Amino acid sequence: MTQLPNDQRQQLEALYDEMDPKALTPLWEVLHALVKPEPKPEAIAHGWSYDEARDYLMRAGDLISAEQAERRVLILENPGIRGQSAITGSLYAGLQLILPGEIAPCHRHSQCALRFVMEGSGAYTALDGEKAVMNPFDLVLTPNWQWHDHGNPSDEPMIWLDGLDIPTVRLFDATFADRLDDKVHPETAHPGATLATYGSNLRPLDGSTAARRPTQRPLFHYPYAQWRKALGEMAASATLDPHLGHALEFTNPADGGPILATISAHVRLVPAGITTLPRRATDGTVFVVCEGSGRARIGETSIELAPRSIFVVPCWQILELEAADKDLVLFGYSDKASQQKLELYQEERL
Ligand code: 1HN
Repeated sequence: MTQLPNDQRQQLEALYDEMDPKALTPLWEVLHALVKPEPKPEAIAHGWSYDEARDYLMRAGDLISAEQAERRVLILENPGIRGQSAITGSLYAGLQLILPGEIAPCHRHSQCALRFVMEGSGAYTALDGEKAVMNPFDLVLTPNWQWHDHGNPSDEPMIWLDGLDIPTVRLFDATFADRLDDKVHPETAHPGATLATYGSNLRPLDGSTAARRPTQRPLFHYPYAQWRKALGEMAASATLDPHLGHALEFTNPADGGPILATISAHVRLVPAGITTLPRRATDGTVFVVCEGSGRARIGETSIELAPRSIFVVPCWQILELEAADKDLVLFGYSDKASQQKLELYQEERL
């Protein structure tokens, strides 16, 4: 709004004061804060040391059980938006610990979730009664409204990164949740049955009585062994994308679309010694370092990367990734799935 003469401003302020109790307020005082020429997220670029977070999580493990907590998770809160259980404006991230012998009881909700395994082998998420037994850097999904419980029959702690669309669902208020009376869902299939089928580009023959998974979103386990092999093959044969490195997106085999209704995920490999060219996109992204070390430059912020570092790149911040003396392998998830549905997504290569 343009600068106004004092007497006009005074009369306007008096008018605002009168209308305020009636829940009315002038647009022209806030228009420029609402409609900005380009994204100005409140979330900031930030990195977490896995070892440091792990230490606090293990101490929490001494003090509260998974069952008492329902989910024993430390939330990774973006320092720019503390108190909102959010890592970006639209996404949530947390580190969840399941100790040997523990069970996190069965529930379902409107929010959808992914798990990306940070350490441990042999614990599982059961989705509608089918276990996905997990290994480091596996990706496991919990699409919305599907029953899920977690358990750890192994003899080592299991820690994974939870990625959820909590702030997105909160925006719409459209949230429901339900708990199963029993702690765990009755088993409905052998562990890995869905992966063996849909993960091999197969599905039960149309109309088959064996069809059990939702047809639109059947697959929920993307093992490290599979995606790492594919990424390695790509790195060995494809031309390097100078802005992304070698990058592969996880897809829903039913339609080729993103893995969840609101969340997209991908992996990328930046070859040793390479720095990617600057790029920005509207989907604020949470990254996990799987292999290698180096640096992420995000606008003015520089974050040192080591295996299992977690960092967040907010909406429209310029990212450059520098791989040190080994290939840098990253997992990332974002709200690109939501933004593409809402026709908001944009990216720019600089
Ligand atoms: C949830 O259901 C899980 O199932 C983890 O493991 C984190 C954060 C907020 C709301 C629901 C889980 C969650 C959550």
